[in-house]
Amino acid sequence: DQSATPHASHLLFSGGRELDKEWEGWRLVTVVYGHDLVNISYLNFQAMQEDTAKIWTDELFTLATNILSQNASRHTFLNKAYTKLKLQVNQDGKIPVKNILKMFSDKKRVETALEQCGLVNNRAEGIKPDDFTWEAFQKFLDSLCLRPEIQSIFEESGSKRKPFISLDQLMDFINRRQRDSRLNEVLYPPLKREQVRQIMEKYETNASQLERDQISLQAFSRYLGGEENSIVPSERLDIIDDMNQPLSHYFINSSHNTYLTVGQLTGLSSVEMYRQVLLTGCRCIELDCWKGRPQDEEPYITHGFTMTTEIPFKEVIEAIAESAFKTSPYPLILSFENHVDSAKQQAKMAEYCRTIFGDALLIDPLEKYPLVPGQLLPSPQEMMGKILIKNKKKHHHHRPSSSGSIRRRELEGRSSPNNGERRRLAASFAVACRAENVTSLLCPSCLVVKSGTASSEVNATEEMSTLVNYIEPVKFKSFEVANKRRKFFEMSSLVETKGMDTLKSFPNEFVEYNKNQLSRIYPKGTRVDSSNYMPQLFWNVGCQMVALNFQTLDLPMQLNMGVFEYNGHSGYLLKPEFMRRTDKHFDPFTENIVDGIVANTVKIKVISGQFLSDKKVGVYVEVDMFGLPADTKRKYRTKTSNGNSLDPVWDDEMFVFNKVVLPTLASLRIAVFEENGKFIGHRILPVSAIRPGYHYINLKNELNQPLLLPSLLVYTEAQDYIPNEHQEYAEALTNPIKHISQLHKRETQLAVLLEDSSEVRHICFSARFTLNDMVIGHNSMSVCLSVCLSDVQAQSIEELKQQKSYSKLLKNQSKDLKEMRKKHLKKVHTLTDPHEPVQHELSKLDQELEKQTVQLREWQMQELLKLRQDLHLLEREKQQTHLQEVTTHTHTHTHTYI
Ligand SMILES: [Ca+2]
Repeated sequence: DQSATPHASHLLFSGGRELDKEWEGWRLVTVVYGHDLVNISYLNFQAMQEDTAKIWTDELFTLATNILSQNASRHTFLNKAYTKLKLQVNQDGKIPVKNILKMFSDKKRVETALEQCGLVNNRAEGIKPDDFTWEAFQKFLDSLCLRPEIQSIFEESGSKRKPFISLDQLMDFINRRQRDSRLNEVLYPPLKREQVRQIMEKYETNASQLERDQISLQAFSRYLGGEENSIVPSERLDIIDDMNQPLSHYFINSSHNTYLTVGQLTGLSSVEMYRQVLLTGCRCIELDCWKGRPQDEEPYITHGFTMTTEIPFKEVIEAIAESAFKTSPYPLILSFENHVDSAKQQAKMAEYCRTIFGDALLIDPLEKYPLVPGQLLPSPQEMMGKILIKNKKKHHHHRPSSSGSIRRRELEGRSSPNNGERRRLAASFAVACRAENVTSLLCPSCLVVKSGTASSEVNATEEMSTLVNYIEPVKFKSFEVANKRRKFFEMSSLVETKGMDTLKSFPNEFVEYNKNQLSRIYPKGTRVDSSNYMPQLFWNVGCQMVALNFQTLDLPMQLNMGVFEYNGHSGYLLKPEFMRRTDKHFDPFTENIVDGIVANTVKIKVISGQFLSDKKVGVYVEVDMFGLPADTKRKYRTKTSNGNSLDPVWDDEMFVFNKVVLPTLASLRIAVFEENGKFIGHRILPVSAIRPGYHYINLKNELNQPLLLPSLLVYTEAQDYIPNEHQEYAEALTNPIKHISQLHKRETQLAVLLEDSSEVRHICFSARFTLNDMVIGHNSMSVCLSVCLSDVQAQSIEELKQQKSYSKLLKNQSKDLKEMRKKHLKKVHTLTDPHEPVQHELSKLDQELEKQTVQLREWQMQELLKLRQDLHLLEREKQQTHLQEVTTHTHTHTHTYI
């Protein structure tokens, strides 16, 4: 299959410092691999000597986690495919033809290509290794796919009808087409003639052509797939951010309920998840701790009040110690949700942390960074290799609470429920939550459901409190209160819904708060299926710890994986300057160019695909932009290829993202699907790093692991945005949104980021058509209902504005307006006599024009509101049908907990 190299990860022998000693006698090596973090397989090896096992582990781990090899060139991946074929020989030592046939989707074409290259093509036979050289394989690929699109790039670069281009033409191609015009010419100078000559020498095998300073089509084609021509420069994968800024200046890769492998209600909790999540580069993991039973008094980790299984706290701490700094050396944050209402067991927890983490545990604040008001947080650099504990903290000045037994905060006054009770509660919950969206409609009283168990934490004992320093959780009251306290070591966790309300109501204040203080966002309790919200929503206001369910590799999680691959996979990304500097203010809802930030224009044309699937199936490509609300655009999609996944060529127009206001926060996603919507692979690219020109994009799976063969050839343009004044004016004139209340406007802007997954988008896409039909014709209600059942989004103003009838009206009106202006101007010119009546006439005209403009805008508003009302009515009707349906299924849905 097209599996990537195993993401070899949990390798027993390279454990934490303390553990090494304990395991000195071990000779076992375990390789853990899989395409996600849950469905993993284990391969065990035993070495004859301990040293050997250690070498195996170290080398395998280095190979498996090498960022450069995960982002290698097209050329390298083809070489890997070749090596894979070459190594899998049959009993006679030959390369089975059937392996080659299996690799590509079109058997007929493979057979023909093999024959053309003079290779054995009978599927029952094998090819002699001596015949199957790297050159022969490349020749085979060339005859398998003719690549007319590369031919035309070659011609465009000056070959005319000749079979070559000159050195000067190649230099021109590299420096003009392929060079990033956004880069500084002094720091990143265009290539000199000698350098271009070196590239030629690397790829041109024909000596006589080289002598004449010429490069052939074949060599040119290899250069396009070479390491010099990657879509993102490889240095962008290094740690390039300044790591010496306060912790609050970074986005921190964060996980929610880390121990869960499936949904939030049932399924296994797993110690292995901690290792796997840490190995992805996550820097903030969660531990929901509960009181152990009387026999052994061992605290355990599970999702309280559900049927998820339990894992021993101690084992989790050991797994964390082992894997904490394998992928990133920067500080690891343990987010405790502490329900252990036993002083003895809390002491045990603290003791485990101290002994198992050893020196890595940050117990005392750094000397330079005392816990006093106004003091900025230390930097990731200064806390390298440290583990920080986030747990409720007991303060001495508080009235002493009845010591020994710890008072619990509300949640119905329940203590850890027994298994029977949990089963019952979970079952009733499962019934009520069959469809997530229904829950909020059905049980307005389900407050517990909405905020999860986090609000039922117990008070911390002295032992746990002393472990807490720079990350002290406090209940969020208001930005005002936080501003007064100026205790930057205090942080708050907000459930996504509260976070949304906050970012809609106080976006600027939220950005300001996040400059100095940490905030953490976590999924709402009704996401029982462990789905995720879009992390971008909260990155946009500078939230550092946007915690996601790592076991679910949906679009939000894919984006998280893609984004955090950069900056050396360290789990820390420096926020854009405007979200850090206290002398700057930033409105995340801005649609205009921010002073001091150079907006970008990004264009992309999907030219062709290579070996996208091993099935003969139609494929299409989607291109989306994620960033600030104004920058997020999810709309582009190529045509579906006609049953060709081997080498489809598209002739769609260029996809244009005209104005990306904040490129440093924006990512481009290019994703390929089978015609039935099945995900094949994708790539997340930081807009600020995308190189212009012709490039291959090697696709990755949901876990951001590279796929062996599937790739796209694209043409991109990325440049500084040049404002088109006329266009801006036109936009302003036809933008009635400015007149809607701020809150409403923000909601509208967020709509595109709230579409949770691509599946939802497809549903909404089809729903949109039926909704449009209904707005006009009030028909096919039942069809729409069945389509919309899973997740209905209200159509945003933006979407309504896309409607043909609406845009037609708009066009007519702006035409009218223009004509009036013309007439107006004409009158001004013809009136030669500059006396009072003229002035009078002019001002009258002006007033008239003004009035008409206002009327026009009002009318536009009215129309939009009408459309929205219609929509709301429809929504309500749907909800009612929904309710009826659900109530017939279930009778009880009163009290549920998770
Ligand atoms: Ca939790």
